[in-house]
Amino acid sequence: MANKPYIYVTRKLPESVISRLNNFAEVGMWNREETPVPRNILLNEAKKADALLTMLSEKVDTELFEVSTNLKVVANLAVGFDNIDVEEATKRKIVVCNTPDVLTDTTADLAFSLLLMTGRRLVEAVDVVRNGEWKSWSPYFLAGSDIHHKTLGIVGMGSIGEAVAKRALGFDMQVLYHNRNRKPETETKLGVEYASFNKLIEQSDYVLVLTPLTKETKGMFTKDVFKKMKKSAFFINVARGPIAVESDLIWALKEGEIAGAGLDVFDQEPISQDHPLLQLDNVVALPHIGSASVETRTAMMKLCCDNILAVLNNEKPKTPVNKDLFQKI
Ligand code: 8YV
Repeated sequence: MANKPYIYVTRKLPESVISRLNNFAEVGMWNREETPVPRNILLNEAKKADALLTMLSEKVDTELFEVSTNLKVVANLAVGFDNIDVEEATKRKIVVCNTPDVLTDTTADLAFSLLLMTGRRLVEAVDVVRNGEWKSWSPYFLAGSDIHHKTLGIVGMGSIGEAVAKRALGFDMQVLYHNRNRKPETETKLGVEYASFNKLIEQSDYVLVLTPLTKETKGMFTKDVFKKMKKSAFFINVARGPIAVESDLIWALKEGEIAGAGLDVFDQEPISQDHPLLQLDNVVALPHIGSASVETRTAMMKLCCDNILAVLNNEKPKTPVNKDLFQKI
């Protein structure tokens, strides 16, 4: 028993998914579903942990690595890992894993839904009916913007981008994309067109952000960028809030530099009810639910468990972020 590894899970996850870990290790778990683990408890648990199963809400940084002398793997319940200092983890030979692929279609569904909701003013429309404000008809009553035959610009063409492009092509949209590396196979396979960032910004009717949050993408959308967008265009962000300078986005929405925004992500989450973005009629806001279907969240949890068990058994995990660690083994 004494030699059993210790795994700490930073949120209350269903026993049915996590129980596999019990066969192999001692498992500790923060016992709240909705509240993140306090930092002092996390650090205390990390001291004895061989593995951590973390959420985006946990900062996994040098301070944590300093105290976790047994730590071998951090499995993050997300495809993004901007909460983790991967460089520092790699230096210490700690494997970092994420949950790509299993959430691709679910996140693409949400991204495209948000685009539809924003363009066609669906939230306003639902509110009008619910609030008893549907009193008459007029030619431009709740008239939104078309989706079909419009141009969608995808910033960040990974697997989620490709999945959104497929949905958009089904709606007869033209799809432009911008990515660090051009993807000729994707262009041929899907019929999407590569564009420089400026061309994409200037020509798109819907600009969808799907890039990870990195030093390069932080603050990518500024006043200058919003000014270059069409005044009739919509900004849709399902990636990370800080990719746009939030105050510049608010400015663009208020000044009519863009027509509206569909946002699943924010600088600080959760946002408060009195947040300036929520005072604007041309904003559709969602509470960061890109991957939130029961099937997908369960698959993400399972993948985290697979990854942890693989590393603790000295095997290559399914989805490591710092792949370099395995080339040397
Ligand atoms: C998270 C996300 O999984 O995967 C990501 O990067 O942003 C979401 O799908 C979710 O917020 C739970 O951490």
